[in-house]
Amino acid sequence: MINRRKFLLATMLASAGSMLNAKRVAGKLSLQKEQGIPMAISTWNHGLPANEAAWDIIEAGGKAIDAVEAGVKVPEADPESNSVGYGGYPDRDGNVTLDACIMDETGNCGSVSFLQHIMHPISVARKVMDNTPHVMLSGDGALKFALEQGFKKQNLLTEKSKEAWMNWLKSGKYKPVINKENHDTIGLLAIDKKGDISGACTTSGLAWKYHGRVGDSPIIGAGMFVDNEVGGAVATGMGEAVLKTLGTFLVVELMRGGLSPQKACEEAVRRIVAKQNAEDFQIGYLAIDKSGNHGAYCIHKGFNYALHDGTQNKMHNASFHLSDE
Ligand code: SD4
Repeated sequence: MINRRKFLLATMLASAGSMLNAKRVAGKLSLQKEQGIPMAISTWNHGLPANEAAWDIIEAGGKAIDAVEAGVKVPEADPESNSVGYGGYPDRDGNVTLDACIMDETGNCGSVSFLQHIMHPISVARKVMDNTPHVMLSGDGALKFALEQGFKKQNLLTEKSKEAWMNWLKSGKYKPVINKENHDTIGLLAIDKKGDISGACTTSGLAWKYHGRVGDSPIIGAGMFVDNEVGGAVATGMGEAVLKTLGTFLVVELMRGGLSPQKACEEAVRRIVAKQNAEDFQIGYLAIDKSGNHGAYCIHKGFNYALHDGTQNKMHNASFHLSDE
């Protein structure tokens, strides 16, 4: 009797086990299928060439972390891009100061803030991630590290940006202008063929800022955040508002809680608008989840983004919160 009971129990357990196993295998397969959606998404018009550079790496089977770095280096080196790297507008004292961060699928990250004279702050951030036990280096220390790593010291203030600064000096008034005052930080998120997510964000920050000001862009969880189990997010716009809400960490956590990338971006914008007077500044969020779904949302009309979905690389307009425009 006891033997029979034991036998029945063992059979039941075995079949439950194999059902569970089958479920697990099926789950894994569907996850693999869902995750095999390579893509690149990035902020503003300079996102198009940035996505192209990122895509070259993804298409060749490269890693998302290499793709995002290569992608954002394009606007960093472009003198026409007034808010990133070379040609970026300076602070109120005429210095171009740069913020950047990068994060990979394992949760490793690197960042530089208030860095001067280096064309590719994103690559210095990558070196901080790869070659030091730290996450962030700042100011003179970041510059010293960059030079030690073989980066060259360069003058990043172009004649055009210098002229714009001298024009600003005539009034010397600091007032952000929505979407116009070079809210053109590049933030780029990518999923590679393995389904791994990485992100990068780089900027010269707000034009005419106080010397020494650091924005959201180099702060992991403010300007950019990735969790390979869930998704990633990047921010653009008035960094102070993003810093006060740790915006991209919030977006990713909202997705972890079940919101779609779109709904998560909307909620993160709502948190800002609920507490701050957002009349005079812009914030834009981009987010992706593990399955390659994306979301984009901003406060004021005018934020656009580039999406490379594997077949085409195209600009899209984000939906916006203040609908009276
Ligand atoms: C900053 N968030 O330094 C950056 C600026 C920006 O598009 O995003 N410009 O506050």
